[in-house]
Parts: sequence; C-alpha cells; structure tokens
Amino acid sequence: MSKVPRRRGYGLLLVVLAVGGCGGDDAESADTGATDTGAGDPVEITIDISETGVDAPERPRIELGSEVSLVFSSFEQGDAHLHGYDVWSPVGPDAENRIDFVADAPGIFLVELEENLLYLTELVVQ
Ligand SMILES: [Cu+2]
Repeated sequence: MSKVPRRRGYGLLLVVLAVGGCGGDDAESADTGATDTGAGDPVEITIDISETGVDAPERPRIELGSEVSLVFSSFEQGDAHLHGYDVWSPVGPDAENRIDFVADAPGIFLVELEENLLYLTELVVQ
C-alpha cells in the first residue's frame, strides 16, 4: 500500500479544470428560447460501492441550477467527497449516504471515496 501525498495538488488541478470550464457557451442556446428539461429539475444520481466495484453513471451531465442528490450505498464505512463544491457525506451501512446540493457552478467535479482515493464519477455541470 502506498501513501498518496499529492492529494491536495490533485484537488487544485480539479479546481483549475472547473474554472476552465466556465465560459464560452453563453450564446449557443440563445436562438431556441426554450430548454428541454427546465433548469432546476431535481436530479438523483445513485452510486453503489460494493466489494466488486463501483456502479455509477459515468460523467452524468447536469443542467446548471439543478437540485442534485447523490445517493450512495456502500458496503464499508467511508466519506464521499464532491470536489469543487466541497461537500461530504459519510457512507456505509449505517451512514447518511447522501449529498444534496444545488449545481450553481459550472464545471467538471470529481466525486470520490476519500480514504481510498477511489474514483466514483465526475459530474459535468453546464
Ligand atoms: Cu476528495
């Protein structure tokens, strides 16, 4: 088992990516006047962590302004971390297993199981 001392640097890299995703597409939807789903429709994303692996949607796209619930199930205790928004939830058989937040910042945001640096998914907010 190796320790991973560069975790903080990795977080900073992700912040840079998130900021880098900010501008650029403001004009693209201006001609339609309508959105398909309506900003702010609640989104629920389930993430299951088992002994055999992770079952989660790969890079789900989330409309900016949506209410989002990340709902976890995990066979072991841990802490799920949504980077960028920097919100946490304990996960495990008896834990809260839930992160609720409003996706009010665009970008790509890593979700990981913190202790193991286990990649769960990345949220694409746009
Ligand atoms: Cu983290």
